[in-house]
Amino acid sequence: MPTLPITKENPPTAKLACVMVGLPARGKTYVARKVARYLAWLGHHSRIFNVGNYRRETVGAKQKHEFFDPKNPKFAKRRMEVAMTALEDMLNWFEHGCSSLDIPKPNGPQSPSTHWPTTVNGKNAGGAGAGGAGWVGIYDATNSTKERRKVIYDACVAKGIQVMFVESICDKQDIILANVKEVKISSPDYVGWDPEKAVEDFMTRIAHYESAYQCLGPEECDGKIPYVKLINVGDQVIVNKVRGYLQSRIVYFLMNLNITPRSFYFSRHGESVYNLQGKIGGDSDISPRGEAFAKRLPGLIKDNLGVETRLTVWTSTLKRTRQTAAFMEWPQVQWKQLDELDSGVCDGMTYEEIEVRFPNDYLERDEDKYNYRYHGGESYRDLVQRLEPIILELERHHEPDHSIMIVGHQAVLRAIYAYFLNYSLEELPYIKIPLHAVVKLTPKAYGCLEERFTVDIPAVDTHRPKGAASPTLAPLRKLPETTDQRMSTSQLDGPAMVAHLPVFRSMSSLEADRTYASSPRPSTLEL
Ligand code: ADP
Ligand code: FDP
Ligand code: F6P
Repeated sequence: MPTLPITKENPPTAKLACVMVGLPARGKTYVARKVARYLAWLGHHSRIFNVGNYRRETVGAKQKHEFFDPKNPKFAKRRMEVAMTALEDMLNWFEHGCSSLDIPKPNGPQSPSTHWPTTVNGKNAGGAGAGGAGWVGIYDATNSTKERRKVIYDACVAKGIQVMFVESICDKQDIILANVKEVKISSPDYVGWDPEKAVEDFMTRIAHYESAYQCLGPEECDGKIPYVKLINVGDQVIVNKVRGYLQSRIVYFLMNLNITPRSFYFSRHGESVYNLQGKIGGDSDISPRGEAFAKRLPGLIKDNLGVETRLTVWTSTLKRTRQTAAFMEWPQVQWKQLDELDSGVCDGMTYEEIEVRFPNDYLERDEDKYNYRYHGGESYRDLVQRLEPIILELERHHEPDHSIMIVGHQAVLRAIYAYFLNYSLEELPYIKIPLHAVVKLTPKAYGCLEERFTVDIPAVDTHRPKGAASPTLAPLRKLPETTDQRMSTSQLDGPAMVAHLPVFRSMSSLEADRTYASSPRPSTLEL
């Protein structure tokens, strides 16, 4: 493979194939999607190659358990062919930045539902971690034999691609059965099936795989393979020969994952004096209406708590979030990481002042808001890096009866919200998170449930759409007449806000695998 010279415009990037290993219903796809989203949110290129989807497309979805019996040579050959097609596609993606998933299907999604760019004007924007953006292909299949793993390993290594295996082992029958019922029997494989029959068929499918399954071992692939084994959903984690920035980040992320059902609450601070004046940044007090919201916030939360009996409130170190949380009796933690996007030399100005004093910057920000960095301040890309510990802390959180409530800022909450709801980096800086509303997010296996609650205390609209005049020139947002009600989409009318009574934001499995698309060809190599 040709190696591009490493220059400032073309920083070194790593190419890593993350190869999933495990029996069916061990959370491989779940883990693959979490890792892909996390990496994409951090600005890396990531894409999932799910062999199940290739199988459904080429052989058909409705295969009974016999199809997965390793003792049946005809079907075993067919499965191997499908696996090789997916592998080839992944290798093509590493080489050319696209794969057969990019070809529109007559009845399939026509383009990736979200796109996570890491290039600015054709140049790598950097900032995605040590040495710039990496390319991570996630090869999602059972890969249950040493022979299959060796084929994948050799094919990747021959193309200069690092390989790390991620094995999920789980012997807790209750978890496996719950997984089968939660996600497997609602897959396209079982459309129209009686649920009980579908569970039975899937359990027999698992038994077929079990009959030939070989756990990963350090001796495989000439004893050189990096791998991580997640045993019983992270009760135990075994790490072998992991090296480099991307691999270590992924392992650390995996160590923080858990599947305990839980919800998080987010709210912006109450309206601030700066919000009223149309000024950005600063450390102003909340306005009288902001204070009225702060007083109503504890009741609003209490009324909408689910199973949670305990809550910890996280604020930034800035006055407006602390003042908003002042009436909440729950324990509070201040995080410097939660401080609002640093607007550098523009801190304390209105958008109009910025337009007059820094006209080029004003336009540049509109052109590429995600990557634009204020002089002496931050970009959204910088902010995302700063918020990574917050995301890991939220992922690590595993007490269903104890929730976290973040009282934050517009840009900060956009970044956190985009992570959980899988918004693209282009959409992220424009997500509409209104003042005086609480968002409750409940992560689910393949998506996230969203609810919103509000009170009838008006606030200015600080959302400035791309290319628009200052938001404070817009009339005040009219809120519902009645108190303490859930918002609907029409009341919020944000660009990407979905906020009907509980909204489940998910992706079809094919879309999910296309979600993390990136187009430019990756440069070579190594971190
Ligand atoms: P697979 O791809 O292995 O067939 P899935 O990812 O489709 O399995 O299974 C999803 C389910 O697995 C979810 O309900 C999720 O809660 C659960 N899960 C996630 N991580 C793990 C894990 N490490 N071990 C077991 N189950 C898990
Ligand atoms: P998935 O759960 O992702 O649908 O059931 C296991 C399965 O994946 C099959 O659908 C798929 O055909 C198979 O794994 C792919 O893995 P192998 O090639 O290792 O069999
Ligand atoms: O206006 C409120 C505010 O939190 C500012 O402090 C901050 O600079 C701004 O929002 C971030 O929003 P945007 O990135 O849309 O300018």
